[in-house]
Amino acid sequence: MESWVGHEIPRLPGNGLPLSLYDSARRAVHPTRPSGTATMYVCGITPYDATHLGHAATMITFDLVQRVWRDAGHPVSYVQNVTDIDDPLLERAARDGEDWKVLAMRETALFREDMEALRIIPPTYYVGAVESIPAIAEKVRTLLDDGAAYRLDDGSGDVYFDIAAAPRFGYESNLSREEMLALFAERGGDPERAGKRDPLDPLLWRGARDGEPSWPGGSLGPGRPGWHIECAVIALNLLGYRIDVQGGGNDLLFPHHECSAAHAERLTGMAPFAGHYVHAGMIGLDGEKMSKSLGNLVFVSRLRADGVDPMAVRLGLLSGHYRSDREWTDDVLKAGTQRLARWREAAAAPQGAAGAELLAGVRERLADDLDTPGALALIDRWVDATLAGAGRDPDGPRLLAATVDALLGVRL
Ligand code: 5CA
Ligand code: ZN
Repeated sequence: MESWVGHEIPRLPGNGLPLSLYDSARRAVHPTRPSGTATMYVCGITPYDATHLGHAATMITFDLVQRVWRDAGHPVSYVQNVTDIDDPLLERAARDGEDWKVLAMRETALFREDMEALRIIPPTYYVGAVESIPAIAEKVRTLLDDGAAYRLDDGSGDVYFDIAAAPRFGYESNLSREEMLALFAERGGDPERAGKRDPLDPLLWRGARDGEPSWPGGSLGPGRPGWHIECAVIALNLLGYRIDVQGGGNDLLFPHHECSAAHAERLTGMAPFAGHYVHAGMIGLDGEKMSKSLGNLVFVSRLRADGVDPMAVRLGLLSGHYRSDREWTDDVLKAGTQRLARWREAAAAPQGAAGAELLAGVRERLADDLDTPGALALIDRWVDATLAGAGRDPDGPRLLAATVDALLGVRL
C-alpha cells in the first residue's frame, strides 16, 4: 500500500541520546537497545471513519520515537498496518449502503493527508490487511499443523489459537484472568463462543459467511483473517524477530498486543516478540475516550478545513505526556496556537538565548520516556528569555527552529 510523503528533517549538531521508554510488559522505563537499525511496528487505523485526534496523538507519539532514534544515529525500519478488512468496516459500509472497499480507500487517503499535514515521518512499509492475506493464511496453517490452533467442528470453518500453546500468555498486559475476560468481551473477542477450548482463545481465521467478503485460504478453506494474527504476521514478515518497539494506543494492551505477541512467539519459537510494548494514552472529549463507536470525535481534517494550523494541533497534543489519558479541549488548542506564535517569533529574532543548551536540554527530556511536557517547558523558558532580549547567541534562533523541527516535528 502507498505510504505518504515525508518532509526533509534538519540535521542537528552533535549526537542524540539513547531513548528510554516505558515497557508495559515490565511495567517500568527501560532503555531501548536497537542493534543498528531500530525496528518498530505500530498498529494503524481501521479506515471506516476519518482520523481523529486520538489517532493523531498515537501517531505523533511513535513519530517522536523515530525522531529520537534517528537523532541518536539509528536508521529506523518502521511498519504500520491498515486494517482494511474487519467487522467494523463491513458494519459501517452496510449501514451507509456503501462498498466497503471504497470506504476503506477514501478514509485511508484522508489519513495519509492528515499524517502529511501533521508532519509525521512516513513508515518504511505501510501495509494493508487485505494485501497480506496470503501470508497470514500461510501462518495460520503453520499454527494448525503445529498443534497451536484448532478448527471448530461446527462447520463454520473458524480457526482459533489455543492459548495453552503460549505458556507466557498474560506477560505483556499483566492482567488477572477476570480482567482479561472482561476486556476480551469488550474489545472484539468472543468469550461465549461455543466449542472453544478456552474462552480467551482468539480467532485466527473466520470461515466464509454468506454476504461477507472472503479469500482463498488453501487448506483452511475460504475466509478472512482474525485481527491479532494480522499484526503478528505483517510485523514478522517485514521486521523479523525481534522488534524493538510494538506500539499503539493503550486500548490495544489487551487482547490485541497480548495475542499478537503470543502468535508471533509461537511462530518463531522465540520470546519476547518486542523489546518494548509501548502504549499511548487515550485522548478523550467530554470525559469519554474519543472513539468511532461513541461518535465523540474531533477530526484532524475538520480542524484543517477550519484553518487551524496543524502545527498548533501537534503542539496541543504534545503538551501532555504521551502515556496519560487526557482530554482534548478548546483550551488545549488555544494554548498550542499561542505557543506556536511565540516560538515562531523567537525563531525570527536576530539573536537568542544559548542554542546549544536548548538542544541538549530537549534531547535529555525526550530521551527520558518522551517527556514532552518537560521539553516544552524548557523551550518556553528559552523563548521567554529570547523575547525579553536576554540572549546574545546569533545561532540561537536558527537552532531553536532546527531542534523543534527535527525532534518534535513542529515546523516554525
Ligand atoms: N486497526 C486497529 C489496530 S491494528 C485499530 O485499533 N484501529 S483504530 O482505528 O481503532 O485505531 C488506530 C490507532 O489509534 C491504534 O493504535 C489505537 O490504539 C489508537 N487510538 C484509537 N483511539 C484512540 C484515542 N482515543 N486516543 C489515542 N489513541 C487512539
Ligand atoms: Zn494491530
